[in-house]
Amino acid sequence: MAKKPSTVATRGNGGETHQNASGDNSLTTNQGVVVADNQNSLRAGNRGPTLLEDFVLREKITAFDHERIPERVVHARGSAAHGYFQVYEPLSSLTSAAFLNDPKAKTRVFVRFSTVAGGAGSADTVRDVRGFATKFYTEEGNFDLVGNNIPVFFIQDAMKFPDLIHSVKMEPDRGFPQAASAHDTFWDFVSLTPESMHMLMWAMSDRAIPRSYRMMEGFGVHTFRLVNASGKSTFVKFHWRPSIGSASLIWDEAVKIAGADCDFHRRDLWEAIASGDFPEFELSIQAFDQKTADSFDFDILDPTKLIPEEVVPLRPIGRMVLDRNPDNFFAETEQVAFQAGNLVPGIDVSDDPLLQGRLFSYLDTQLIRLGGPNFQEIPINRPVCPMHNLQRDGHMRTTVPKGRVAYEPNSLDPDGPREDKAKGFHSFAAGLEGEKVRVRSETFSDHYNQARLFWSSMTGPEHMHIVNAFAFELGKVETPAIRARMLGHLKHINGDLADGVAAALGATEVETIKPAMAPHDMKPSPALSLISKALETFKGRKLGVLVTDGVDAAVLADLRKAAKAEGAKVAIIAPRIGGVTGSDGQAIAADHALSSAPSVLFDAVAVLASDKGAEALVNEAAAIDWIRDAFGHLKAIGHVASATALFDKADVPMEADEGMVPLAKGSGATLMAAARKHRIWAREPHVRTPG
Ligand code: HDE
Repeated sequence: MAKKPSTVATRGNGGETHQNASGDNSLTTNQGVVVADNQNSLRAGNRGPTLLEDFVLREKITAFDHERIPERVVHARGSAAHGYFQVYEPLSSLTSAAFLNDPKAKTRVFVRFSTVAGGAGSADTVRDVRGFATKFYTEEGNFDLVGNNIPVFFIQDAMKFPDLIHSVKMEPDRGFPQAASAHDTFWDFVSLTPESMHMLMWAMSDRAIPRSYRMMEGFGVHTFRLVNASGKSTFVKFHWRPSIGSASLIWDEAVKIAGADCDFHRRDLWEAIASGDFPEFELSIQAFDQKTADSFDFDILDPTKLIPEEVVPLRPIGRMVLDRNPDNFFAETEQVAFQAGNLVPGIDVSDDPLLQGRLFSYLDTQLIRLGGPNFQEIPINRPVCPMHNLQRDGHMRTTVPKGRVAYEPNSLDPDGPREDKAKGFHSFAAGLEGEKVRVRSETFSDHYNQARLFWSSMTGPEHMHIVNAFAFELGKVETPAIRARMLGHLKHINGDLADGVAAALGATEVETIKPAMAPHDMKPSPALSLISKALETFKGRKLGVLVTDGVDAAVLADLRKAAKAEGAKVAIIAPRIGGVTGSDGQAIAADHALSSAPSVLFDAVAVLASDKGAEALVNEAAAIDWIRDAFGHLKAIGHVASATALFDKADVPMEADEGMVPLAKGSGATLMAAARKHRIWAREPHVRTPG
């Protein structure tokens, strides 16, 4: 075999190349022995038994048998990307953190997005909270911002986390449902846990069915501290905002995507980055002092509460760009170990009892998941700054420390590692007082006000979706008493909500719930509504175009041009994957066959069937559903007159509303204008009713 020149063996936190030490690409065992035959095991005779001495086979099978590591107990299903973060301007008055003070520095990051409840192989588009975990490889050590796409949480105290998760995961006797909160145990637990009401409103809203990881917000959830060089602390909440706006799915669409492409979000992230369409997020903070904290009628240490941004505005501080897909899913996405307690000088935690519990849990969980205390030596977890200490040994230690000194103080190794008061991490010296107690602070006893705030800040369509989500989930609950208990809570949130859900369920029983604290109304916060602040853009979205033989080539070319100008992608869907021939006689390649690409996979669609093509598809359910679903999911739909037979069969009026756009050459831009709205909300009452 010809020798190839040896290429660089590793690149920072990246993967190994395929060359072995001698620079050729011979397949070897783990001991470096070149394998002569990778097809056949060693046997006694042509048809005889396999020999135990076959060390090549045994090694290969052993490695395979041990390929899986325990999946994360929560957030098992995730997708990740590399990128960088850059601060806009020095934040020296707030924090000493170096990466937040140098606008020129591009701090490398690795971000893992995830669902919470499902296993590693579960579908992407289930109703669930999404994880949004960012590892910043700063020059002062790794800082992990391990957040979610919802700014509050279900529970107030870490003591309840195992209960919450046991209730939402599949039920232990039957092993289902997978990745779904719509079952008795979840609703039993939350209906007995009034502090979860605010988070439930978010979880039943469209926030829990995002369109894409590139189109959702992220939150640090807890109150953190920034600490400046003089030791002054400022409370902060962290917010990520996607540059192309937030967008969500319609529930029916989410359900259908789970079947059509259960990797929908993973594929979307991968393909966007691979095509150079890099996801971007802006990091903002809400910074406030103790006096402001004292002015709120909720406790800033209570993670079931948010601070309305109309009260403490968001201050944008930097931008993150995700510009590289992982080289290897297991080595990076699976082995990355986030830890809420990975802090750098200038960033510190608060006494939020949920956060305090997390500081223990993440390190602990990595020990079982990654097999021992040396997981920080795995490339994806390694800091980019020097690591230098006297910790030694343990499973899978890969560094080789030299010398006889592994203790401190010492006089035998004067150049060895020493503490450094000036550069080192100082915990903020927060004053403490009180007795050792197991209590829930009185200041945590408001359970409904922010659930009410959320409801009052939503638009009409969002209200309907929340009612429908509660009705769907509670409709799956088999125990009537649990449904009645939840309706009792909803009554304290909003009468229309409670009545709407009760009507949709056909329920008559409502349990009387006595609130720990009488609820009151807060001023609505429009920033909580996705629809109120939706960006009018089609950037980063996908137009699905259904074509047949004889498709008008000029109209198609015009659509492609218009989508490109918008920063969007076009996918061609043809009756067969072999493609079609256009009106100009040219072959048009298909990206998908109709049978494998329902319209749920696209943000807007165009139906360009020719007369003959439409005739051929009129008895094809996949084509009729394509149109019907796009209409039901409130999408912009472009159409040519020759496709009329398909629309008639689907019973979709071609001029129903502003989202239905007749296409001729030159009208691609009109379709894009409709598509920028993302959904035609005015259509919804005609296709969907509450419940
Ligand atoms: Fe986590 N969480 N969590 N969590 N969490 C984990 O750590 C835990 C909480 C979050 O992509 C685990 O490495 C406790 C809030 C994300 O790898 C585990 C409590 C928020 C991820 C753990 C919480 C999160 C995790 C499982 C309550 C938003 C995925 C695997 C006290 C602010 C990170 C792992 C990734 C993962 C514990 C609550 C976010 C078991 C005990 C609140 C994004 O350690």
